[in-house]
Amino acid sequence: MAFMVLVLAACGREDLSPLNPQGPVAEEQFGLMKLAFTIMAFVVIIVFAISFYVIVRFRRRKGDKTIPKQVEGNHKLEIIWTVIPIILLIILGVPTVQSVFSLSKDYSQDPDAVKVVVTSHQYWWEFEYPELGLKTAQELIIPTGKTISIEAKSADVLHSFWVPALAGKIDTNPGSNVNFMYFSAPKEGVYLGKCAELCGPSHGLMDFKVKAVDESSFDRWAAALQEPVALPADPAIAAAFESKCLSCHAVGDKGGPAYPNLTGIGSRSSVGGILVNTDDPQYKNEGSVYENLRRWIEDPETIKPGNHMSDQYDLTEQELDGIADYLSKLTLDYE
Ligand code: HEC
Ligand SMILES: [Cu+2]
Repeated sequence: MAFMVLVLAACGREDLSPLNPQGPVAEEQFGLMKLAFTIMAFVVIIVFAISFYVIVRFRRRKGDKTIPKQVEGNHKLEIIWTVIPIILLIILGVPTVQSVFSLSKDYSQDPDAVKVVVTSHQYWWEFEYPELGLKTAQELIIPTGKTISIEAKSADVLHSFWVPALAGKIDTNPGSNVNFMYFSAPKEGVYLGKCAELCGPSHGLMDFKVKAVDESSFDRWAAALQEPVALPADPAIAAAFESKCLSCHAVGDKGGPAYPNLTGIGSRSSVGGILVNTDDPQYKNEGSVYENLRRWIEDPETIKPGNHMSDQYDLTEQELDGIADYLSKLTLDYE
């Protein structure tokens, strides 16, 4: 049982743990966890101590055949074990209810907050900045210190948006139901996010990242994302990319907006949210951004079963190489 708990709790993933808060919202939630844990530990220790004492002190001794004195009801004890839990629940309940209200504060009309519309899809995340007229996917770029006001919804089934280091989960619901939340990241860094609601065969692969950068980098990123983007220089590759990929995807000012926006894909830290771009041998199955793009485009189905890009096109080897090379160089210079 203990082993199962450790394994199923994905123990040891520091970067995916609410026990390592990196922002004020997560810190407040961690505070509640600590309070609840302290109270529970206090109750467990006292109850176990009394139980052990009673088991040892009043055990049946050798040769003792007498029936112990039968007791029924004790006013004093009953009051004590009713009042103490009520007091403990009040100690836990008051700050919890306070946090429930303060954490559900709506920043969507706050002019200082950065507004982001999060739309979940099987199996990717879309991030739209309505005030800036921008859309991106898989990597949510935010300025440090600012409050990020999230409006969360789903394009298909129920998912849940979760960045453990920054804030608790919020469900993304189908239909017109929109959920609000907010968080902020005082420190620059990359914070891992996960879908926290079983949504299909690739649910466990529905990773994303929140990348907090300083405000001027954020402004440069937002400006760079709006620059026009040139098609591949080789006309054959450009034609293949336009007809086979831009029917769904957008780059810069070109293409369709309904699927992950690929502008700046060469600067992202992963492909499809799950293939980490790295040459670090610690990540045995990963590769450079080019290798990961090539792997993904060649066969997205083995990487994310059931995704909606699989089997939608045919590419020759040259087209595959050319498009992967083109996308790997589609970078955004902002840091
Ligand atoms: C039918 C629409 C469709 C077509 C056509 C299509 N894709 Fe995709 N693409 C998707 C979807 C949907 C995803 C998200 C998959 C997921 O993560 O579940 C995606 C994801 C990607 C990603 C990962 C994006 C990210 O944010 O990490 C890349 C790269 C990509 N596609 C490249 C291509 C290329 C290159 C082509 C042309 C050869 C292409 N796609 C054709 C729908 C399409
Ligand atoms: Cu999911």
